[in-house]
Amino acid sequence: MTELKIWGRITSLNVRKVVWAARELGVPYERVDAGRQFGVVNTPEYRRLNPNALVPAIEDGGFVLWESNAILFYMAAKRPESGLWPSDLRGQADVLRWLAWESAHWDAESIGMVAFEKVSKGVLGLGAAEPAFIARGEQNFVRFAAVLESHLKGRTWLIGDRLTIADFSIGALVPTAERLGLPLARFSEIRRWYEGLASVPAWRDAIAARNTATAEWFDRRKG
Ligand SMILES: N[C@@H](CCC(=O)N[C@@H](CS)C(=O)NCC(=O)O)C(=O)O
Repeated sequence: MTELKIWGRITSLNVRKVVWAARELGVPYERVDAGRQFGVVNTPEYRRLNPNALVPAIEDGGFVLWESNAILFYMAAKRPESGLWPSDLRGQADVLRWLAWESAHWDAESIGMVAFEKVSKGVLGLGAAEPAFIARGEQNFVRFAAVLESHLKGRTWLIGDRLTIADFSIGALVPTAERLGLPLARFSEIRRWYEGLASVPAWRDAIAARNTATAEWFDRRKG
């Protein structure tokens, strides 16, 4: 029996974080499509799992959790031998700092803001994109990417020589930033670090699954 159930479409970067973690940790899982064209998120049943009506959410042996970074923590900390959640206090604080930065700035104030205006609003029928929000998101991207760029100098991964859930949380937004035309090219340390992440097999698999799902979706819209 599969114990872990992941709710959410694979085209969501926040769902991909969780799918990546399950693959990297070797945890069997069942993923159920929800969000965007699949609906589900506004049903009373789903809202009991995640009252935000957003993906992802997980169910693990009766335990329900939403917020992708909290889910990453839960999955990695449950398997301390993986090292994806450090065992020392300072390492933990460092990872937590980057997870908070990802939610507050890298996602909500920059890449997520531009993606919502340019893509999600259209798909969800939420009205026209607001140029002022796109401009703000683009400015914020340059500001926060500079912080990440300077931090990565001399480091293989975000907290040094150890790959952790922080790398996957922040890295999940890089392909989206690329697709949105945000100026990643000028940040050579980010590109170098992301290439390392993109070579991790579980990461490659999660991206490949996303690309297949997106291609199928476009085909259906054309057909
Ligand atoms: N902070 C939340 C963000 C969740 C979120 O915004 N999810 C998006 C997809 S990335 C969503 O559910 N969008 C609506 C939809 O897909 O219908 C998390 O990290 O889990």
